[in-house]
Amino acid sequence: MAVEIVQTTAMPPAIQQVLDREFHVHRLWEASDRNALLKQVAPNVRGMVTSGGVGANRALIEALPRLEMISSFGVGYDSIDIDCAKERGVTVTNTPDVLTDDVADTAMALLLAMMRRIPQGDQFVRQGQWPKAKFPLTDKLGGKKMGVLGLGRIGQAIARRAEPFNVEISYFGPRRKADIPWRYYDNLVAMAKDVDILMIACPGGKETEGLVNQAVIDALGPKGYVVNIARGSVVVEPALVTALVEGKLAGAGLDVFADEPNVPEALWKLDSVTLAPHVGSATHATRQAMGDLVLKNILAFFAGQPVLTKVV
Ligand code: 8YV
Repeated sequence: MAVEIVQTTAMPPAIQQVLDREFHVHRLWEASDRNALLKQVAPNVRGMVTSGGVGANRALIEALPRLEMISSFGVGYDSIDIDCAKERGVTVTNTPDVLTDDVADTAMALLLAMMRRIPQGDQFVRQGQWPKAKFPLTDKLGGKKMGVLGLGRIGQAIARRAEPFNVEISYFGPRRKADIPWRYYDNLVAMAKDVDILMIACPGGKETEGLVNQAVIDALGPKGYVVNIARGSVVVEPALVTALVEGKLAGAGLDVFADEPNVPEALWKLDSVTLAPHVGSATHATRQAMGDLVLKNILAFFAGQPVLTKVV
């Protein structure tokens, strides 16, 4: 008999096909009464497929007394209650590495789009403004200093991309990394004072919540830029919005927000801001690769083999 799993959100079609073939899938996101479905299937459910966006909170994990493993689509697992999973002995897997290039590309795209006003230039041409007016000059990337908050896999991939643009790299994180050529700061405000661009690339969750606060924003100052491809929770969003509205920051390139998909309307009108709907990993190839890893992990687990990318 097929192992019963709950799935909290849709997966790419090719991935869904395999899940449906290999497992007895209970589709929570399609249920008209989610709690009723959960209650009905809970006694038999041994696995879960979820995403970084939807996650699995304590209530969901505790509702499934026979749960053994959670295979999550996404590298970030801040939306999964890892403490609860540990207590319950539930294995959790994520999808690192396969999305690193795309997320780093998105970070660079947002940085350039914001500094060079690429979306505004596109609108300027499409709206027939070019024959009538001159597009305003913008800011130069080359020669700027970028401080990376969180020099993990993605942070390093961004730094490696930024270097050939003649951007000087430094980083802040919980510890200095071995074999890294870039300057390390153990103080985020000190780094923010010294750089032009704060590139946020750290994990979300309690440890990084609100790290980019008023003091960091003030240290960056009116010539400073922020790019966030990590999690909205890392930034005190109201402070960031106010600084942008009041011109106390030069701009922001944002792929992630505190309450997705709701983006503060104050940002919609600002020319200094480039917004994206959390698309860092959203290419066909990468979403397929992430889905493949979700499958490999859950198939390995229920075949009694080691999972590939274990969180706990
Ligand atoms: C996904 C992400 O969009 O990997 C992550 O942590 O934020 C993105 O790649 C997300 O996990 C899907 O919900």
